[in-house]
Amino acid sequence: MDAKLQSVFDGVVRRNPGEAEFHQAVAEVFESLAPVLARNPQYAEGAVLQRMCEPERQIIFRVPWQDDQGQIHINRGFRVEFNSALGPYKGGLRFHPSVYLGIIKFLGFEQIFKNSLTGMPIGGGKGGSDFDPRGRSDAEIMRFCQSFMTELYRHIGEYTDVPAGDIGVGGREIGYLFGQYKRITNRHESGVITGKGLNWGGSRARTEATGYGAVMFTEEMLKTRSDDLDGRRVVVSGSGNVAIYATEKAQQLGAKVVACSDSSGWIVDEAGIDLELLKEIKEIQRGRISEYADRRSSARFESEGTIWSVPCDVALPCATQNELNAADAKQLVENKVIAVAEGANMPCTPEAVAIFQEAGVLFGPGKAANAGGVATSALEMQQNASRDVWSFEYAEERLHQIMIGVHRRCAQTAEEYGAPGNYVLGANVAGFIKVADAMIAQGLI
Ligand code: NDP
Ligand code: 2IT
Repeated sequence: MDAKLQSVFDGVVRRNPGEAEFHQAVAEVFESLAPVLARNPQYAEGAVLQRMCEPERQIIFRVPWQDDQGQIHINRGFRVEFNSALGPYKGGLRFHPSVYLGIIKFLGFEQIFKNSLTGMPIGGGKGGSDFDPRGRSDAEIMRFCQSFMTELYRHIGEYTDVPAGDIGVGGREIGYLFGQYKRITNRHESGVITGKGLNWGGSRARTEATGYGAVMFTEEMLKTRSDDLDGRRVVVSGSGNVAIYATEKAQQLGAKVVACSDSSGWIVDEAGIDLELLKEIKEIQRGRISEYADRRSSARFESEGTIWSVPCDVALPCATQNELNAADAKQLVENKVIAVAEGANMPCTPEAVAIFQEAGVLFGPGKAANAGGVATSALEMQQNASRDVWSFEYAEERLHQIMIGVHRRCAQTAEEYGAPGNYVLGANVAGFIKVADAMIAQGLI
């Protein structure tokens, strides 16, 4: 890292001790910025980097709730409102036991640049809780969401901060959260949250958007080498919202998806994933991935080893941060992977990214490749603001055009900065410049 950037980075580490994921996300952006600072002295003069690394506001709150047996639990709630230079804070809520401030800050920081890249008027934020939804009844989930929103409601709003889903937060949770917001405020303020149900303000194609978008981005990367997904072998990690719809779009484009996973292990199905079965197990029954192998003879379940040992042309990590390390990357390169796109946020470690780039593998970083989800959230806000309802085909076409735009912005910026094909640099620099210029134009904020 360049010396000036290193000194700002050291300050960030000192000010935010013990937040390894946040440090990792900041370092990854800073690694790309030396040429930008060299060409634009106003950014250093305006202390733009230092300001960007300090969230505009951080809220931490108690979330008490009662389980079905009457026992009381206390969780911790977070909302980090990171940057509003381009629009209201926008970003999901994650409910997972691993959540702490460092995870929310890494996600919120990434969200600033991702949202900028979409070209939509949205700032960056993220929230969540260390609540573990797994194994909880619908009634418990509802009580938790109601308690969470009883504090969160005063901090959010259509023009202020607009949450959505992330790990552990899907359509069911968004419903309970929105219901409580409406009850407390007496406002049917559709634009306060996205990922809503289709008959009460949700956008068609939002459920599909992140996974579809990641595959659309992959297709754009492949096009630069006159290639496409047709007939390609694909491995997708995870089996949640992003993984399922990445699988669906990859299949629509003629690829064969042969493996997916959850936190207990992975399955390989050489006949190709049966998506209806996967959806039934994961979306309806909220079951485990091992059940897929129990119900399909062409599949086997593994609880040891790694899904990245399955040979493939295209790898789509769609589960969680740092799920693909250097050894996994080496194995994928040995198996002749041609493209990797991050459906999840920061799933590849920095060492893994370096291995892909050195091997000439097309690599799409999360802030570009998974931007389709938040972009379609912005389309949902647009429909809510105009009290309109678009068709699936129209919403999907808008998403497609946005992903083509995200890819073009990354590719052009990488080229402009002398690193053609480096989507990491392209995404970081293009995302950064737009936010930095807006911050300078808006005075000392
Ligand atoms: P879901 O909760 O729907 O699914 C998460 C999947 O990842 C599950 O299969 C889960 O397995 C697995 N997983 C989660 N944590 C771990 C872990 N620590 N170790 C191993 N596996 C794990 O979440 P999403 O699909 O929405 O999110 C997946 C990723 O995509 C996240 O990184 C998220 O930030 C990112 N993302 C999501 C967007 C969205 O619109 N939803 C938009 C952009 C990015 P298990 O059920 O066993 O925990
Ligand atoms: O990481 C992400 O971009 C999301 N979880 C989606 C955020 C959103 O506001 O739709």
